[in-house]
Amino acid sequence: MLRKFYILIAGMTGLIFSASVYAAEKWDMPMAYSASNFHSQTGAEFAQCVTTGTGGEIEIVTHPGGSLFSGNDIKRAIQTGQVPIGERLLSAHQNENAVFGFDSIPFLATSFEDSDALWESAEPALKKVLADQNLHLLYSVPWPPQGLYFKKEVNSAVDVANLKFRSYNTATARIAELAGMNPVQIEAAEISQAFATGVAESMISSGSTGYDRKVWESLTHFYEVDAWLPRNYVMVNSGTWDSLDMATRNVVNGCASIAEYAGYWRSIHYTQFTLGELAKNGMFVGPASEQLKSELNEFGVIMTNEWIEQAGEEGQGIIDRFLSR
Ligand code: PCA
Repeated sequence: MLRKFYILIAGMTGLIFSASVYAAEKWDMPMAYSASNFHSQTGAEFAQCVTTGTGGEIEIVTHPGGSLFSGNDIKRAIQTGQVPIGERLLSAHQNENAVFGFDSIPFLATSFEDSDALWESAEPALKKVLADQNLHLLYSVPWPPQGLYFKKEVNSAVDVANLKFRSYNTATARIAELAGMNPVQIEAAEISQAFATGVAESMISSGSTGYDRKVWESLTHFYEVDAWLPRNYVMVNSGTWDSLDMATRNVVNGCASIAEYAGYWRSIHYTQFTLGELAKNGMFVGPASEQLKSELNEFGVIMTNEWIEQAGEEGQGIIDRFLSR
């Protein structure tokens, strides 16, 4: 009985396999962060889920660490159909459309729960912007809360004047300017080298990125200011999406929901784990001084107003929906 079952399964696998030989499509999926990063792991599971779920009809192959396209080129590569799918930190494209920066407004949403609520408020507007750019959103996962990294003790903005500050989007560059630092935009994949060679000497990011890039080799202090939780987004080229039949779309959507859920919980778990690892490797990990916190809050008010001005009614709507939830 059992043997028959095995033969049946083997036969079915053969069928699926032979069907896939003709129909199989390989989707290269560029990702910007290291293979060990939790977003990349979630992406790899998503890829496997789609490959298995479509019986190999679509085989997704992830390329983490900016190995296929660097972070800054991933969105354009998907838009123009150079690759069908990829993952990107959309706030890095806030200069194209202010809506992309809704997740990097200082001190608007500082916990995972609030980040989730803010995402619900912003999702329809973001999807519209993406659709206009030939992109279809599949899922989105937040990074852990953002804190400040330095190579010395810092108690106020006076202590940071003129530091070279590694930025990853408009908001991070603006915070640097407001604090009198000099921003330099560098992808996460490049930061270990940037810190080692002195191109940068401070940044705002999560414990997760500090851990992935072993920043304790160059930096000494992490202040948990919980400024915001930026998000990564997995997107498909709209033409590619439209060409899929309903059954295939259902599989991809199912895998995307699982990835969004798994990624969210991983991010929560990673927050304490990675901060613990920074401390274990000799870094100071703790809250910022009251003075620094109040200065950051002032920058936050300025930046919130600037964002609303840039994002107009659409932006105001996102904030109003979030605040009245
Ligand atoms: N890590 C990414 C974006 C946000 C984060 O926590 C980075 O530093 O590039």
